[in-house]
Amino acid sequence: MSHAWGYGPTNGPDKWGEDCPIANGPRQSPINIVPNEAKFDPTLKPLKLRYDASNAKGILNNGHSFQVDYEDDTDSSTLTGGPVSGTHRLKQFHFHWGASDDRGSEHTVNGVTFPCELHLVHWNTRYPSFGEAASKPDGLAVVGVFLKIGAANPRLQKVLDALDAIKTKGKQTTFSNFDSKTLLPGSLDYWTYDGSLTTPPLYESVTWIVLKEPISVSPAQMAKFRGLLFTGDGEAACCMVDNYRPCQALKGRQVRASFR
Ligand code: 1SD
Ligand code: ZN
Repeated sequence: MSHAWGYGPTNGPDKWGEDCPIANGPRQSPINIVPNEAKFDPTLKPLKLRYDASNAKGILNNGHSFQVDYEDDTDSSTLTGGPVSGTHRLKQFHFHWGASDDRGSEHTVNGVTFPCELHLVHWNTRYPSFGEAASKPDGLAVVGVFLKIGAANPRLQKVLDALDAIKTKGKQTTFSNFDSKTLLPGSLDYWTYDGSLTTPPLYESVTWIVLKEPISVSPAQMAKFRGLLFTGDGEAACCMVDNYRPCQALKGRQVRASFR
């Protein structure tokens, strides 16, 4: 792959291994979660997410997705408990979605895909920065939340309303006073396994925490995601859709469940 990675036929997931040999490594993500093969682990702790809305700082079209960035110079927005030890700071959240409602999530459950998946990215403060943590085996904890078609989700609306201002690659704007906790479902029951970033450089540094309960999104709200562009100003417009990596081989890993 002699050009930048993406999700197209010439630079998509099938080609990422050319630049990132770890694409075929032992702990790649996403995976298909088979609930009947997940092992209930009574030693898993409840997940604690403490987020401070005033840490939200901006929203960016990064050419692969859009992300809401958080100030991460103090421990004011953190993940503790769950399958990880120590403190993990919220860095950003972003989404992956399909061109239509029948696909788009990265993880699947019993082979079932959802139209969209939210990722809340946290880094382990045993390392000095996100950048250092991102390549370490215990560096990142990402919470995955499925979105399923249903009623319009009012808690997503502030994020969706910001997308008009960041339509093209590289655009960003301020985004403040947003509590990402409002995006979470009622139950924090989860599956967890050792995996990787789902985008290049595909580092095997992520403890995945995938929530069992989806949140809702309406068809009109999903259409709003698809109005973003992969491309920059002045380039031939290409809609930001199907920005998900397909499921990867489990390679002997055990998925654990926090619930029976
Ligand atoms: O796709 C994201 C990527 O944008 C970046 O946030 C990375 C963390 O550095 O994580 C991946 S993902 O694995 O959370 N999809
Ligand atoms: Zn992601």
